[in-house]
Amino acid sequence: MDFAIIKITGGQEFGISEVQFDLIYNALSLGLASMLATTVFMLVAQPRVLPQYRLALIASAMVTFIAAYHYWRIFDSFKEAAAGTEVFNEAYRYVDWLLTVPLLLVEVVAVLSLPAARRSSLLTKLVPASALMIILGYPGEITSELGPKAIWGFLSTLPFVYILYVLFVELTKSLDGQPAAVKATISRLRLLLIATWGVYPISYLFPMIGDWTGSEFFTGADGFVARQIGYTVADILAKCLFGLTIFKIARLKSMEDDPSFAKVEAKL
Ligand code: RET
Repeated sequence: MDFAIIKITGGQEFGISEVQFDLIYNALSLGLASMLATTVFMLVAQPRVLPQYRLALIASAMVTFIAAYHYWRIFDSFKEAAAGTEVFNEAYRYVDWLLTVPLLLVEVVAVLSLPAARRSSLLTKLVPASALMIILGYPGEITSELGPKAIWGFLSTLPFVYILYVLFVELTKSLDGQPAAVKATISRLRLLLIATWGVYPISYLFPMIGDWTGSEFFTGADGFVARQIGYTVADILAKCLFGLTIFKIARLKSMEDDPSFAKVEAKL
């Protein structure tokens, strides 16, 4: 016996059990709490880094603020859908990503404190590519048909690979002459980025796994639940954990840049 029937954007319909309802409900609640807490942290932690790193923290606070708003809307939409009064709106996530992914890239570039020309040349490549990645993913997200899902997924992967190329190849070229510690920090940050961003395309694939392999798991409602939880976990890692790592880097660089700041901070 299904606990609720969830209708989602694009016309699909899933009967979910009470356990599945609770899993999504609690994951969304955890997501909302994490976004709110990280926003407060990033704003009150501003004086703990030097002014040249504060834009990175502001960008991070904007990311989690925008996400908190969307989690609240997703939460509401999910409750309404379970009550049978609304269609579960999958667009909230994509609108959220459309705004937050470019901001996350701004955050990365801001914390590196690169020369201005280098910074804007990186962002003019990264920001349009990230928007294209999200826009191309949406039609595939809302269709139930395997073919179009695979095609849009593939198209969206092209700008995704381009972003990784820019971050790994182009950025590396501009690091010549930078101190070894900065190089090491940047490569760690990139690894964290690839590990957290990689969870999104994997979650996108969840509902397709059952169809491909013929296994029962991940088909229908299971695929829907796995994807919702996957995206929520990915969001907490890519926005909150990533933001806190950016804060840590900004703080270490602040101490290296200004010994008197380091001395004062060491006493706190
Ligand atoms: C989609 C569609 C399938 C192919 C690929 C995708 C990539 C999504 C990514 C999203 C990142 C979102 C972030 C949000 C944080 O605020 C659209 C799922 C490659 C990488 C970092």
